[in-house]
Amino acid sequence: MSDSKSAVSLSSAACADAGNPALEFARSVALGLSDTPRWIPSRYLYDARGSELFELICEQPEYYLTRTEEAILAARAREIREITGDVTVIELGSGTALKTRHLLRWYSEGGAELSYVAVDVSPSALQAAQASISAAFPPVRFIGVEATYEDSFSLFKEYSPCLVLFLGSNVGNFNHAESIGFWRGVSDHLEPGDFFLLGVDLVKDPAVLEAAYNDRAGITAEFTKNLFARMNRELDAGLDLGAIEHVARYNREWQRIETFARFSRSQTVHLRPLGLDIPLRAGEQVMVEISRKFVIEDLTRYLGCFGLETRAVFTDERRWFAVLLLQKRMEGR
Ligand code: AVI
Repeated sequence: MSDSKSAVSLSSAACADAGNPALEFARSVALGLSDTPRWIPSRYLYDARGSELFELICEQPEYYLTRTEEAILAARAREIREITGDVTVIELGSGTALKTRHLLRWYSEGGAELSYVAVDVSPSALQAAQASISAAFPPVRFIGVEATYEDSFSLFKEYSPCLVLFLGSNVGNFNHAESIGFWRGVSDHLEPGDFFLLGVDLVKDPAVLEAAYNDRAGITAEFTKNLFARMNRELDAGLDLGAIEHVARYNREWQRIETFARFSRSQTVHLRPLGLDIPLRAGEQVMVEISRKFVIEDLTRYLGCFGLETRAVFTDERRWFAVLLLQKRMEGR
């Protein structure tokens, strides 16, 4: 059963660029490319082609994250339900919700009534999620919400008691400032006693990490290059894609994979919507993504600062990935 054929759309205060995505994209690129070091916000990696490439990345033998997290969820879903009891399940960045099935199976077990609220910016991902969840679990009430993470925080109170899912180590793509903003928002909007299930990739041998972001089939490289192909498509940027190389390396000090596009020849980025040209020298690198890796003890301490208590930690045998069950601290504790 579904609430509506099309997803509900949430958005925050009117944004001057909201009606003109090309202008918004051009402004973001101009800001990042004018900075030192140069960067482009990683959210622009995910146009339709980028999302397709990301699905393919998840299937690569070197990219262990998705399958490791899925195995943890499959093995521990029952325990997770036992701890939380019956709740509405809200998923931030649900995508096609493939891994979520393991949880929904237990949450709807024995005919329990369950609402599943899938939040994503992509209407096509929400449609795919709805089709697969409705086929696999007909009694589950599917509610699709087209929104960014931040715009969906108001749903937490509306659906309390709830379990919010944030899987796939998506939190690793936030820098420290974004992370603080995110956890503040989450904590401010959860009711005391509500739950949050977080999937994170852990610090490990740099060779394993670097292999995961430099797959042999070259899919991650294509994912990086697609950002510039997108700039050509949407901004008429005029870039020579043959002169762009994917570089992903582990920064031990910052405990993160840093992904760059390296320009082997000098080029000029044309940002037509702004009438602006930005020259790049041969050898220059533009950062397109960070993927932070975590140490469980440090992370639980950090989350505690936001009023989120760790109720359980589930990992795989190699301790490569972790799923943390958090609970918003009860008042007065
Ligand atoms: C979505 N996110 C958690 C992925 C990651 O591992 O940082 C995105 C990705 N980029 C390259 N490979 C995967």
